[in-house]
Amino acid sequence: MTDSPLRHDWSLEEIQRLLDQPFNDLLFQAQSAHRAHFDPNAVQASSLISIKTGACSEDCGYCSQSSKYSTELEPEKLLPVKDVVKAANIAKEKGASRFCMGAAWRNPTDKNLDQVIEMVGAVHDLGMETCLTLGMLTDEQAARLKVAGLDYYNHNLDTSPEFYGEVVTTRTYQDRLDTLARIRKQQINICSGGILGLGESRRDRASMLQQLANLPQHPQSVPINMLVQIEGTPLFGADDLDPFEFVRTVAAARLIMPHSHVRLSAGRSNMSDELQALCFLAGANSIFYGERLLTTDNTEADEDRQLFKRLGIRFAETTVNS
Ligand code: SAM
Ligand code: DTB
Ligand code: SF4
Repeated sequence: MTDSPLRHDWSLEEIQRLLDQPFNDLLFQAQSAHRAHFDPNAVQASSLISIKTGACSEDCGYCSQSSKYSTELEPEKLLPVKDVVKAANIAKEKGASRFCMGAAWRNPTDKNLDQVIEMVGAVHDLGMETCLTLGMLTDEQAARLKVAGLDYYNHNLDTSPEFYGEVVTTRTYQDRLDTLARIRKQQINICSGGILGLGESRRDRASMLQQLANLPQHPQSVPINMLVQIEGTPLFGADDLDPFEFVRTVAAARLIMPHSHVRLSAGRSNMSDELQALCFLAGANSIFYGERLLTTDNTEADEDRQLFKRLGIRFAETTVNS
């Protein structure tokens, strides 16, 4: 397969045409693109920790941590650095190459950031890649994170610009794009993707992918989450998405962002082994690994290791030099 230059000019119709193809044609193309750029049998593993839980002022309709909804979640203050390092050590021993620290903030204060920067340094010193997801950032905050040596910042677009207002009203799509621009300006690697199963249409999924692929640089990591339904949130009880639509979206992400790590993200614990294997065939080459996501359970690490063994998949080494 010849390697064409990365494109940032995808039209919505082009992406829709990719998604509309017969499933086997789409998967064949995606697996071919995957093999042109990656070892098809290596999957990168990131582990997550919630460093500050709940009581968030945003109203994201899927989230257990929004203060607007009454969920069963117990809010927790910012964790001490030593607890975070302990969890990172355990994740590293189990094979994770990246440690992602998430906080339920609309945006961090500068004082919050002082403490988080200590965490970044301590996790980096363990030899792991670091990732943060803290909400919106100012230019100054993004610059501080660069100086601190942060490898990745996660900030998801979540869905299409057209559907966004149905899911979140306390910030705009443009707010998300602005934070991504600030992170990019500092040359911090970007992790940005979305959630499927929010009640969006295939056109919305195409439109979200278009937004991601037409950014000035493709995000280095693209997490594709399946909604984890949380009792008490507006999206609890949403119709389940056809799992093949999930696989199609992974495949289209692989095709239009061929150098990016596409992450099979939240929702794996409700997926069969066969569905996960199809996602790897469609070009997913990263997972969230470890018993917990942020506030909900993930697939057990032992189960993942067994599945990888059955599929002949290896854990990938780090993806950046830091
Ligand atoms: N507060 C920050 C923010 O919103 O950017 C960082 C943490 S937030 C929990 C990180 C991402 O997790 C969200 O953007 C969303 O894509 C994903 N997420 C949250 N709740 C989810 C759920 N119930 N199911 C699937 N993905 C979810
Ligand atoms: C992402 O795209 N998914 C992760 C991570 N980035 C921060 C979070 C998933 C959260 C799932 C629901 C929960 O555990 O609260
Ligand atoms: Fe807050 Fe992030 Fe949850 Fe939205 S997704 S409510 S910003 S923690």
